[in-house]
Amino acid sequence: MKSRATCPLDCPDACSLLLTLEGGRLTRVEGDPRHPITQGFACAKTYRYPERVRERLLYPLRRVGRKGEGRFERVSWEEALEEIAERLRLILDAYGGEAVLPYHYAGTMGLIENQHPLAFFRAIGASELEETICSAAGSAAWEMTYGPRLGPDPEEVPNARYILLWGINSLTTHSHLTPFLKEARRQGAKVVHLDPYANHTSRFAHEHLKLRPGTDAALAYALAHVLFREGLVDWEYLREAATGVEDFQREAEAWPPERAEALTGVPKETIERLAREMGEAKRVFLRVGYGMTRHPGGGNALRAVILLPALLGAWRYPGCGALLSTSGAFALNKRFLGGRHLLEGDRPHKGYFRPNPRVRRINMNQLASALTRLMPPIRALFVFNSNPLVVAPNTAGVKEGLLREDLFTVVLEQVQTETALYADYLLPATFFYEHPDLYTSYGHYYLSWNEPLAEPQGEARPNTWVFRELAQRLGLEEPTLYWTAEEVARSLLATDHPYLEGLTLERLRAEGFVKLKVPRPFLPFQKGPVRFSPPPEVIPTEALPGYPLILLTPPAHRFLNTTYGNLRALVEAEGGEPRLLIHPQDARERGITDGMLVYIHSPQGRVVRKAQVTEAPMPGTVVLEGTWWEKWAPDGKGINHLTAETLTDLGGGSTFHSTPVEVEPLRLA
Ligand SMILES: Nc1nc2c(c(=O)[nH]1)N[C@H]1C(S)=C(S)[C@@H](COP(=O)(O)OP(=O)(O)OC[C@H]3O[C@@H](n4cnc5c(=O)[nH]c(N)nc54)[C@H](O)[C@@H]3O)O[C@H]1N2
Ligand SMILES: Nc1nc2c(c(=O)[nH]1)N[C@H]1C(S)=C(S)[C@@H](COP(=O)(O)OP(=O)(O)OC[C@H]3O[C@@H](n4cnc5c(=O)[nH]c(N)nc54)[C@H](O)[C@@H]3O)O[C@H]1N2
Ligand SMILES: [Mo]
Repeated sequence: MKSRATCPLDCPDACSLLLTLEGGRLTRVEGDPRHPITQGFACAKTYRYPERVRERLLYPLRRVGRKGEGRFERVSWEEALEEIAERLRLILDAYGGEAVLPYHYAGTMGLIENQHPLAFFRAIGASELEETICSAAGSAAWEMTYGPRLGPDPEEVPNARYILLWGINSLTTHSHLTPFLKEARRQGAKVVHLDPYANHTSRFAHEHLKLRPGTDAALAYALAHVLFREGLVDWEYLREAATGVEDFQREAEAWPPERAEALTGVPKETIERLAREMGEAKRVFLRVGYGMTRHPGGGNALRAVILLPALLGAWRYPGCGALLSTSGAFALNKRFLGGRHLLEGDRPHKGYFRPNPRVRRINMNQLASALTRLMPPIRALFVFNSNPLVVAPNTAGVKEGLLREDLFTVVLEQVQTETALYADYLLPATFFYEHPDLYTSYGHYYLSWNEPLAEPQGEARPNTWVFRELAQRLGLEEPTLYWTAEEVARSLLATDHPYLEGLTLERLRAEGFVKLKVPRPFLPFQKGPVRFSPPPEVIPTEALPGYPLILLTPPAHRFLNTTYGNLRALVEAEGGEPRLLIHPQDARERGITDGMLVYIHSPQGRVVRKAQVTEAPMPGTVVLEGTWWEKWAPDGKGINHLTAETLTDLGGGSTFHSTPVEVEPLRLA
């Protein structure tokens, strides 16, 4: 028999899957034909989920070897929880809550297992982790420009006549948008991809424009320049819906296409033609990804780009406008989720350990600094839903921190990641079909609920169970800590927002997924507000003396961040090892030939990779797809040995695609 569950992974698609379970074991995963977005197909990686499960952790483990060595002994939950609670009590007594740091991201997107564990940390006044590694710059830029993160309904995208896929490899990272793009294309829409390197999405598009990384704002201004000059701007829309257009227009006047060509590498004739085509089509659907935001000027770049559909009045038409994320439509009541209310001002609290609304905040992109330099030091680290050793910038710094003998590290995981090797306690987590949870999406408008379909295998437990047990052992009295998943879900659904009208837990249980009550057609910014002011700044990504190339590290087709990166079949399908894509011109200048091992140096560190000489990237740009597990690299070093903790202009985001590097052949002595 097949049972339905939502895919928990960090991807806009939030697919509905049909699972085959035999005796509680997952044997098969398929796409749900009933779900209007999933449309019956799962992606290349999700079919392999049963292989992930075979690699799972089953029992609590305690370290017996050195940190990083990965030698553990099995212990009982009782022993593990008692000892963790005891260590925590000592640390809290001696140093206070701020000595504790939770590190977590989106291993599961389920709101309950993703967010509710934070209630424990907030109740003890732990340092607060700012969740900035992915969407922070984009969100800040969007909010500054439009407010809530809403966009056209993907189901209405076939109405678009001109499609820009800008800074996104959507065929890889938002693959369930593709059927809607195909339908639009069939109805005559032109598809243009804007990205510094050619990938699956470029091959799907009618046209691919390569631009230099971190120069999107200049290109956007030049397009706007032509639109203003040629009278292709929808002034009626702007008068009704926008503010600050004059300031923006003044900036755009300073960016004639020839000036933009010099910075972006896009020929001025192409800029003029593109502007005319969009201007005449009007019904423009712009899908922007986070790619352009992972740069020092990323927030401003995104703002400049998402203003283009507003200039054309595209928001008036179904399926048109700009889409970064749909998450703003899920207007759930999050006040008690993860004990957020504990951060709201001074409230009386019973008990010995206390919340602290003015607690210090740590940007997750700066984990390396937080573990090695921050004073007073972090003394206990809890990692869950994340693999920071591989995904966070400055891996050498992260490792140095994780190696500290005076750092007590607890990792909750499904599999033995490279982060897990540094744990003092490694605790087995459940999979998405073993615990209840509520799922939103950032690529469509369906809310969904997973009912547990099997008993946890071995001694795996949900994250929330672990923190409830610890809360009890510390004598914490905050009631939300002890809420069941159902109670958390009911609290989330307690809202009178019109999009959530009639959306009850009972209904979600019965139907699995339910579309939000968004209007049809969905025209969220038909009447604005669009804020053109302050006009976006052009902050190009710069190479450095001695590091003349820019390294991009975007997602791989068959991994989901580092999830699936341990499965041999998928590793083989991705080429067996991470490769550096380098343009023939850059390769020739350095004496590099295809298949050669090369050093990649950045100001941060050095790694060894095999070079693949290809015209995919534009000259001056090198690309390494995927945050591969360290073990597959020729030198056993992950790509984030090269990246820095530098933050974006807006939102404190990550800058993974802006690393200045030099590449040279590895000469064996
Ligand atoms: N298969 C697969 N799917 C995924 C993921 C995965 O790892 N694998 N990860 C998921 C997650 S967590 C996320 S956040 C999303 C991310 O999905 P995307 O938004 O697609 O990925 P990004 O890393 O943001 O990069 C997107 C593209 O931007 C390009 N880019 C880099 N710098 C610039 C620039 O300055 N300007 C422009 N115009 N383009 C630039 C990159 O070359 C890349 O092709 O995907 C999700 N989906
Ligand atoms: N160089 C470079 N670095 C990047 C990026 C890049 O493009 N380039 N992308 C960045 C982006 S966009 C993101 S979002 C981050 C992603 O970083 P992470 O969110 O850390 O993503 P994953 O590497 O997939 O690790 C998630 C882990 O959570 C575990 N997990 C899944 N479900 C559960 C659960 O229910 N409980 C527990 N305890 N664990 C669970 C999985 O087994 C997995 O090991 O990486 C960032 N790092
Ligand atoms: Mo992400």
